[in-house]
Amino acid sequence: MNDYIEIINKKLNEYMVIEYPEDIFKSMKYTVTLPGKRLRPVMCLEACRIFGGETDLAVPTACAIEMLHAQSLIHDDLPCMDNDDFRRGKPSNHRVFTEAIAVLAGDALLSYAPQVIIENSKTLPDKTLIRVLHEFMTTAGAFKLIAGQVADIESEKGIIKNTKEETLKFIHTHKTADLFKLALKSGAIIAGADGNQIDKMEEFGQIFGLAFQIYDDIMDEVSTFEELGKTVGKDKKAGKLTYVSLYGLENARDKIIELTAQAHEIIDRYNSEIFVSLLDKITSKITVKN
Ligand code: GRG
Repeated sequence: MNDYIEIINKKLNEYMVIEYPEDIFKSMKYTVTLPGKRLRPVMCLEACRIFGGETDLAVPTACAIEMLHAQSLIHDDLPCMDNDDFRRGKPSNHRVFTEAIAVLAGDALLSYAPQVIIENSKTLPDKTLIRVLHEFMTTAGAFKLIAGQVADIESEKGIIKNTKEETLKFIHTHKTADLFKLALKSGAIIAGADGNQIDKMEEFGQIFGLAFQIYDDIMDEVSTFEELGKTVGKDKKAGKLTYVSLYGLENARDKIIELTAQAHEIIDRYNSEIFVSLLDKITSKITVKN
């Protein structure tokens, strides 16, 4: 995993150029290069590897997915959204560069990410490139990530879809799982995986994403600023609809155990130490913390 992270960090640094007018480029680079866990790009490269692909070919897409993730974090932290002053252990983007620049940096990342894929994937067959770009655009838009964010915002005002349970699943699926699905499916597509294999990655991403978001909800209640790198306890304070607020801490932990067991059923056949260790990280933290 560390080898992948090293490659991704090196390439992200390379892609995040600084030109005139410098503030916008600096703002984009700031959040992208802060030390996040790089889960999504790692999963993209690993999905490519397990289906026999050359991971080098997936690096531009993996980095673009991290840029999209960074964009969602920048916008999520804005005062008009989650209003958080910290991200990845540092002041959030708008606190450093102003709100106007942070909005524009998010917008710029959103269009720069596919630009990076296109400019650096010249050896990929056109059909593969178009499939990856299609997945990317769909995930970044109103049907997926934005749908999740809007449902999240609306749920805080009591606007829900049928039941709270359904609304929560909708939010977690679109706000969180869809980006993991994009990473896994793109890696598989670049490797030339078949339809069934790509579907397996989609299934794994959905289950992993739900488990990861419940883990994130638990951490918001039981973790520390030092560990999370952002303000803790905000969900509870805001009366946010989370797995913990709806089902309680113990049930949230049980759900993670159930989901990670399902994820193992899908992934164990691929002999991936990386996927297993990501699942272990989630379960080990929730079983020791209180
Ligand atoms: C895509 C145009 C467009 C807008 C985005 C703001 C927004 C719409 C979506 C918010 C999505 C969001 C912030 C989801 C939370 C997902 C989550 C648990 C993030 C934390 O991920 P980690 O822990 O973070 O992997 P690091 O910093 O380690 O990368």
